[in-house]
Amino acid sequence: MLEGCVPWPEEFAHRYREAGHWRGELLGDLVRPWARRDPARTALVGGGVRWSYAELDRRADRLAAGLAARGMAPRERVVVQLPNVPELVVLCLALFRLGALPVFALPAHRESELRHLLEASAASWLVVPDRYLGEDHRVLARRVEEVGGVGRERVLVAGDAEEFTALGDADADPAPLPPPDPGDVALFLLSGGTTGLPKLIPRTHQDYVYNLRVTAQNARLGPGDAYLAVLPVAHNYALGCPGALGTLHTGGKVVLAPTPSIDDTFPLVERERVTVTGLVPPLALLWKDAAAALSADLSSLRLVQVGGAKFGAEAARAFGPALGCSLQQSFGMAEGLLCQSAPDDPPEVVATTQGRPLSPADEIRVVDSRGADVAPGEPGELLTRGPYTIRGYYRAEEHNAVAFTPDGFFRTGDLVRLLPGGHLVVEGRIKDQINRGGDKIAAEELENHLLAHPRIHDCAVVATPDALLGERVCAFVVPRGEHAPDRAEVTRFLRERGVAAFKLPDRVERAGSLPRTAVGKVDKNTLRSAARRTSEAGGAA
Ligand code: OOB
Repeated sequence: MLEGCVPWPEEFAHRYREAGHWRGELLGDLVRPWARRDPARTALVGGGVRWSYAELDRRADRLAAGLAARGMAPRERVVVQLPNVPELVVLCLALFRLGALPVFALPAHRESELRHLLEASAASWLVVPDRYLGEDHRVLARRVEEVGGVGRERVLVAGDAEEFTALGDADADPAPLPPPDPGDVALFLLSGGTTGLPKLIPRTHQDYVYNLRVTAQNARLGPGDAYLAVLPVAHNYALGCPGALGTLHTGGKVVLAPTPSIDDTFPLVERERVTVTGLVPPLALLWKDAAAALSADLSSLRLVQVGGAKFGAEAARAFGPALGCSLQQSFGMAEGLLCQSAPDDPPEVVATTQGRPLSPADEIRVVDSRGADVAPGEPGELLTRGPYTIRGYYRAEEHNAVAFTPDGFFRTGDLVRLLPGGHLVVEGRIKDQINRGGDKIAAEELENHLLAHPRIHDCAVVATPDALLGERVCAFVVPRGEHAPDRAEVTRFLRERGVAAFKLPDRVERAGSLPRTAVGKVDKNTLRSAARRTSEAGGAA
């Protein structure tokens, strides 16, 4: 494996190969069998194009050759920030074939996050769109182009490139490329983060192909399916669970929604006869209400996955009947483990649990704060290891020592209960993170930004409950001097620092000092209660 990654011990690798989970497959080969067998079959629809498997395959080969001709080499890191445009799918396949390693930034990320990703991955390339949702990403690229080892000529732009290189110009006659090793890293996903900055998650070709296979199987995905990518394909959920790549693996049609809005997604469901999609809970609530209110024909839908944050039992019960399809709860993480409802789970189990681990080789432990197994059915922290769960973050030796047990279990930071049938119920979390409708915000990262404000002496960020988003961000600030910055000022400041909009505090509360625990740590439980009390009272503290 690439230096800086933690391989699975040989004993485990052997076991996963023997069991047939790891089959030496390459992500770059995903569409090849379909392109040969049924070249005219539709693979990808979006951004005004409709490409067959043969067309997608050919474009990926030409792009891989074009990038190689421009000097892109195997194992170079490529920070990819593209929304759901067809270029993203072609680029993924091209990079996988070349053995260059995409580091997936979210479309919502801004200068601060891009800078970090470029640095942490020591990237040599950056790919951005020209514009997306009012943001000119070339302006962003100009601010960060010197970070890592990028430089102007290695910024590629989908669309109007201005002084950069147009992604469309990376085009050459396909030449044979040496295939990457299936056990080597193929892509980097981002952790939701609990510490200062998000960690990079190295996923190998064969572990990610396995990820695609188990999720596609659990969704009973086949060539007759049309998967609508509502959420960013750059995120694990819509990329590979089964997402766009899992759909291509099984010969289905991938439909790209340009934004997650109902205005964009419902007409696509109708026009493309979409059968499967994946949503976060706030979108699922929106779909449920909109399906009743609007006259869109959603009759083609057979399965909707909901995950990324807890989907309450009441909403879950009402969801299927409202949309006339099955619900599948999905509890996943970029680090690997995926739990999902199974097609034959009784409706009440689907409504009240977050499903079961997808692989027979997934190992699960539920432990107390001392690391001892809790009694069956009791809540505790979920630990896991398995054939598609990483053994370490990229270049993060120190953090890995706390994020993983000595015997290789990943500490998820999620509080769960394990039911006798193997289903998990997510009860909360112990990691210092806010889950804002599926968007993850590491408290410490936001606190570090806030502490840079000249009028903030101390601060703490906590979640407050919210009916639609599940949680919102509340920042307690202790001012330096008389006047605490208000929410408008904090928003302006964070935007200026290039922080993604989804991390901006929904509330800013002034505090005289922060409550401390007996050992001197900020007492976030007390702050969470205070935030809850004031939001219930409907006013500021
Ligand atoms: C997905 O992945 P990430 O990496 O953005 O976030 C993982 C974390 C989990 O550790 C958990 O805290 C939370 O998100 N989470 C859920 C959940 N699904 C994810 N919490 C409660 N209920 C759920 N259903 O979010 C992700 C990756 C693949 C598939 C689906 C979601």
